[in-house]
Amino acid sequence: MSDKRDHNEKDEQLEIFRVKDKGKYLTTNQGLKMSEDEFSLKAGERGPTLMEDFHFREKMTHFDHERIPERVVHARGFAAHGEFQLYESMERYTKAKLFTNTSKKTPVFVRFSTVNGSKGSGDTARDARGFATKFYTEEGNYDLVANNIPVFFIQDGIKFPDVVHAFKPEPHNDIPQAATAHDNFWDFVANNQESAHMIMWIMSDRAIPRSFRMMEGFGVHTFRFVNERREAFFVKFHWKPTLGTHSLLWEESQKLMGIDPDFHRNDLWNAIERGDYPEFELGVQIINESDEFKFDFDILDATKLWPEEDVPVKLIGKMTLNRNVDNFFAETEQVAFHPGHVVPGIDFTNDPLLQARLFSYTDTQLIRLGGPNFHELPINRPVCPFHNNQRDGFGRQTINVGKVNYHRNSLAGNTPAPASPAEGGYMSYQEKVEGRKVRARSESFKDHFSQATLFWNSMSAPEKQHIMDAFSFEVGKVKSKSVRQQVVDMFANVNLGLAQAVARNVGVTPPHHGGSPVTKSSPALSQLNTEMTPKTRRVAVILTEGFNGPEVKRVLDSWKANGLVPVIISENIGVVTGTNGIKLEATENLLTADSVLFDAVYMVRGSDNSMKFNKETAYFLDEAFNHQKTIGATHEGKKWLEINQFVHKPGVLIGDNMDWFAMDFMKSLAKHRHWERQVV
Ligand code: HDE
Repeated sequence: MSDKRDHNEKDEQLEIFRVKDKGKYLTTNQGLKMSEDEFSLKAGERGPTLMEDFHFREKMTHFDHERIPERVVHARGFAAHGEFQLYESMERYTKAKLFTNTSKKTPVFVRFSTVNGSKGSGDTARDARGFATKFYTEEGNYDLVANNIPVFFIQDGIKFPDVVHAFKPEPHNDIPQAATAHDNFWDFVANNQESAHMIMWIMSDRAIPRSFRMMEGFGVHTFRFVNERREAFFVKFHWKPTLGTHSLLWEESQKLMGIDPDFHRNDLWNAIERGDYPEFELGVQIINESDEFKFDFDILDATKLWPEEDVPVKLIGKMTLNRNVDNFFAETEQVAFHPGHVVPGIDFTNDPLLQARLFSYTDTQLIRLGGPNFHELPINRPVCPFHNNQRDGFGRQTINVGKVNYHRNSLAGNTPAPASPAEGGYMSYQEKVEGRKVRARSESFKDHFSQATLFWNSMSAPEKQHIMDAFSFEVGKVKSKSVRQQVVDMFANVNLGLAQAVARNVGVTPPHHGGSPVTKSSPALSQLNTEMTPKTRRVAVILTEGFNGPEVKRVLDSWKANGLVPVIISENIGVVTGTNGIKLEATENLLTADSVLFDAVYMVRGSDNSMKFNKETAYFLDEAFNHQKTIGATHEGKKWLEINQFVHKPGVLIGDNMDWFAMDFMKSLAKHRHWERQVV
């Protein structure tokens, strides 16, 4: 638990529910102190346990009921508290106080998640990431339940159970876990071609983020802003991480699932504990109502994005995550998000995917959290008062005083009373709607490939290569040759070269027809055009006894002052002594540390070099080099790079002047990877 607490109204509310058990007597749930907690009550020391042992029964019963169902999607998640501050009032577009009051810091709770895997699956699976934010506003809770990918697999929510069934483990044997590389998923894709655009994102580096702190968030749907004058605007929401958007390599992701399945959890938790608070700027794209039909796609179609070059993203505020949870279950697991939790000034559109979500989230909480009172759980309570005539149900905590529990009434002066819009009452936007009742898809939703090609066109060469590799891996795992063929035939509509290359890799006939007339690209979609900074990056510093104390310390001090996170690795965990008696604490050895846990390597070494150490460092370096990471060496470490023939390669630095070395290393690390080293 971080001691650098923010004291906002949500934190104060949670404090009422916090219980500190340390230093207290052990009691039953009835408050009875117990004199013994190790032995059940028996008829004789070797005799049977007695039915009357209420303490045993209570302890065991509670344990037996400890689990609740995991979320049907987004089961594996990790969350943190923080706050949101607005840069400038958006009153021209919305009356939401959260987006008009620049002096207010709104408390937030954010849960990041993978979508597919179970609660215990690995963090770095290829998948979309959930990015759900609860704003505890003075007008009630507002939930922005977003993903790190701006589009979705399907256009109509009625197909959600189908896509989820298809991507989850296959039902007959529950294999594979947290992976889409199987027949059912790709059969779904080929037979539901509206998924094409989302699949391009899932096959891209976006689906294997380096960190929750380094991924974008997107509200996906088109929402509505409504201002005081009841004028409405279409709006899309974006979160932009101030550290830029960066990814792992697929090989790293796979290894991390064994070496540190909690890689993203550890990364977020440790950053917050260190005081490196993750920051995300909130952006909005706004389209006037009168411009609804001016685009070559339907703005209600959730498989389409609004290219940022056409509709600029205006950054309107910043969210800072500054406090870890006290209790995973009470906060992260019990938090209940819902896109329908809105405040005055924010409304919905007729996006058929959004409409389905507005039903699903409450429905799923009812089974997951065991009844209709989940809004009373501490993490879900709004920080403003709430009053209505809802009563009773499992786990009800509120003691509603008084006998009137209906509306309209005279006995309580007709209260709780509805508020007018002027008094802050929510009034739905009065959109004019007409039409026949039909089960149909609008013609304007029928282009499934243009934006998939736009995405492909916007990728840099290494990003394109990664997409090709990802398709080849995923479709290569599909046993049905017919499905493999259907998939490559489908993606020929996105890019013929891509489909042909994948076809060759997965052993099916390369398509000869296809291709796309779309030549447009959107530079904002490439991660190579993102913020580049070495801040908060982990550097493996490999040194042994007798290292050059003063010089190495100078390098490390400079890095720490610039926000890097050097981690000392040596032959053994513990204190390592360099020249001039300078001591550094090695927190890792080469058994506990692995290159995939780091962003860069600094080879120092020292006078002491065992054969085992030499072999392990060679492997470490080789892997970091193949993963295109910055590698630097000074002192005895230099020779080591020469032996491994890494010198004169991009992103490999040999330092004589320590100050220059420290600076150059940071510049090199800021590039994230040295793609020139990629072997194609
Ligand atoms: Fe969700 N989604 N979703 N979803 N979703 C859930 O609600 C659903 C969609 C998203 O950290 C569930 O509480 C439907 C898009 C996040 O607790 C469930 C449809 C986006 C989270 C549900 C979608 C999301 C969920 C499961 C299509 C990005 C995790 C547990 C119509 C904008 C929230 C729960 C958390 C969770 C339904 C599509 C984001 C079943 C029916 C698009 C981040 O209600």
